[in-house]
Amino acid sequence: MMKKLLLVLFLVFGPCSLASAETIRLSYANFPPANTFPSVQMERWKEEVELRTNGRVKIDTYPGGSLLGARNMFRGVIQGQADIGNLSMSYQPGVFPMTSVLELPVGFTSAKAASAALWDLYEKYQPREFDQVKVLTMFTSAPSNLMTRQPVRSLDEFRGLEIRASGTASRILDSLGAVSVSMPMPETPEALQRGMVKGLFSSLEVLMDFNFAAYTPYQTMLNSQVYPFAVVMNRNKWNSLPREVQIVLEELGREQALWTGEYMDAHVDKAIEYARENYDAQSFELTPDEYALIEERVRPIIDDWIKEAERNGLPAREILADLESLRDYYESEFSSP
Ligand code: 3IO
Repeated sequence: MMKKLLLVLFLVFGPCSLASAETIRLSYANFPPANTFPSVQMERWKEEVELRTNGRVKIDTYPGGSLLGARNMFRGVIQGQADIGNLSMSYQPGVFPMTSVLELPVGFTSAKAASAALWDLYEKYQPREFDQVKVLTMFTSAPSNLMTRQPVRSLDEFRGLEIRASGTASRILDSLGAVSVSMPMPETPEALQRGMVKGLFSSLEVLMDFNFAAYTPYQTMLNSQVYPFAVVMNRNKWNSLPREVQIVLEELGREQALWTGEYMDAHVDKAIEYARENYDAQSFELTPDEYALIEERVRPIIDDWIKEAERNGLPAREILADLESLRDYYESEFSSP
């Protein structure tokens, strides 16, 4: 009698509990190649998630635009073509009126400080621009510098040069007298090889990761804006996850932002070494007067961001003030002794 009851119980409830312990597979799309920092952080996140869920969650990663590319990442995740995707805010100007504040040249010197500031601002303001998805983490590139075919030792030598960038970074180039050419990073190798652009404006680790040092052995140090990124998940997929899994992912959000920033900063140093050793790379600084002139020239870009954010109903001045105090706080917290 007892045995029969157990058998009935098992037949009725057994399959349910087995089903709920089934492996959850999630696809994660990324636009740049596997060896570049957005994809390196993706693999680290995958490992941590699989470890912390005891293998209950498996992440299938798709680097190099093999599932979604730079231009359709956000839409693709919203529509469910990938469960998770990593996007660069600068590729869709106007779509991220709040978090695009990180694209402004406010003087970060490290990706770790900028990534921490971005995450805190996102958490505080919970901007509507990400309402259609679940944000898993955010991070930024290291500050942008100029990488060129020919030496740029002054703003004068910069005039009229076609330089690849994206989003606000392109506006910064134009304000300094260059000719910006906007395109996502994965399209840049071909543009450089064909001579469509004479250089690019981004963080210096690409000298090594895309081997751009072979085309642009000259660097001009501007320590300008950073490029912000968001890792987002399809909303319905998020809602379908067991609460315990959601908690693991939420606990990883800030930690992953800091990990990525730290990885990025160390990687920039390695890439500068690599470019020097293999391509005789040379870097230039401008004069203090020219740096002061640059600050003056980019000021209208900050003012325009304020106007645009206010048009979108955001407390723009408060956001910018918060960004500046977070910058000061994290820049000193993370500065090397
Ligand atoms: C970037 C984007 C993809 C791969 C490596 C990268 N390093 C810096 C960036 C930021 C950038 O220039 C961009 O286009 O998002």
